[in-house]
Amino acid sequence: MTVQLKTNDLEAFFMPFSANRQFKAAPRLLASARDMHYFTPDGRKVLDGTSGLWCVNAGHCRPKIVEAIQKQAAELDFAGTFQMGHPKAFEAASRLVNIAPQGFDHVFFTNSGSEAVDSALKMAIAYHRARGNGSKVRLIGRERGYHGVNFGGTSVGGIGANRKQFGALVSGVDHLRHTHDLARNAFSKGEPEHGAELADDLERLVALHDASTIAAVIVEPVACSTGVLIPPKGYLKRLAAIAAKHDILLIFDEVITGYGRLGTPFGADYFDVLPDIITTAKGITNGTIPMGAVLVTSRIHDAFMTGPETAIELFHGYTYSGHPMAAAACLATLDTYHEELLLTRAAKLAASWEERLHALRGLPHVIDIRNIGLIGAVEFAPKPGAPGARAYDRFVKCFESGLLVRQTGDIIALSPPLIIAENQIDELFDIFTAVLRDAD
Ligand code: PXG
Repeated sequence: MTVQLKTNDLEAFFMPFSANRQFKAAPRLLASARDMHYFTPDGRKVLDGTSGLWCVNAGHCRPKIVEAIQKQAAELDFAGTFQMGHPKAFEAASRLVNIAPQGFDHVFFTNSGSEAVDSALKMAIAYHRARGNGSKVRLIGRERGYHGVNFGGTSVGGIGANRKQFGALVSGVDHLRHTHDLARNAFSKGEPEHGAELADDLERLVALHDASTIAAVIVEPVACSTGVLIPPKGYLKRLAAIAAKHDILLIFDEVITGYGRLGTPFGADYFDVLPDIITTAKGITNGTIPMGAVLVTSRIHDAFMTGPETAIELFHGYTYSGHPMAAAACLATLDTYHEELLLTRAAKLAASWEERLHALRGLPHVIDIRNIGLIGAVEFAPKPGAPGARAYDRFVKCFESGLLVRQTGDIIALSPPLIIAENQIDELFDIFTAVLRDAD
């Protein structure tokens, strides 16, 4: 048998969430990065308008984080955390508790947002079971929600395209209505005025299924992957009150809203709503080493701390939960956030961000503009018969013009690193405006 050796053949990599054939016919490659910029293999500088994939909150290749990872790789490459431990995993958990909302005193480590979500859903079911409520097993998500790609997360997720290839998924799942309402809320600045009453949809599902069968409801405080849907004023508070009334755990999926994106450490802080469980990932290591975390209150944690002390309390975990390299990256990331006040910096930039973003109103085909913290989105009217084509074309044009943005459907989302300077906000919008002006 002859083995054909291939080097750098684009064919072998089956790319995630990508149009593989289209991409490989005209690839867009990134070769290096520093601070606010990527560089292509031919040396072109690209302003990062998306923090990688919403994860590089402190900017790229930050020296302290790079050094911590390098040092850790040479010092302790791997140590498990099943019935063993290593100091940095404990230290990272303690440091996360320090910045987490009030009462979130315990951290369960995973390796991604998807794993954090599935861990949280399993914990919610196990929590009720530990308290003798074994019938509380249903999980409620929301239309247009994104909770990663594992079975639980795909099931509670509400983006149709992400579900239809995979059949029935997990049983016992239902969905709240989404909150997108262009008729009432188009071009809202920050939280839209209308729609708090959509939270009452949880009452409808309780009436249908009965609270005695429902374990948890999971929502993103701001639904980002679907194209940035910002909760209407009062919506999350109302949802939390209904969940609490029925002993349904509220899970905030903060994989994107965590670590400063809204100008507060977590979305829970921004909206002043305390959920029962928070899932995070991405910014936890500034995107450098895969890591996720489930933050839980003592109420949830302590429900498991019963039975004999020799018994394992939670039959769940990953080989790489609290991996030394991820823990080291997390600690250096938290240091960087702390030293540069990045967890609140978006609040300082939010006003000029909002002003520049909303100045795009009136450009061709723009039917909505949305913003919160250091997040923005522009929605286009779809091209007849070609949904998504208009935004995709603009995304490619932006990349060619030196700006990385993120496209989903006919929406372009913006979420630059939190270190962005005011003049770089201007540069970002100068490029973006020119690209939108040409849209056909
Ligand atoms: N929950 C939320 C709210 C997310 O945004 C996940 C879970 C899954 O995380 P992992 O680490 O398993 O990918 C996410 C991920 C985009 C985009 O451009 C968003 C995500 C991932 C990739 C692209 O909208 N969010």
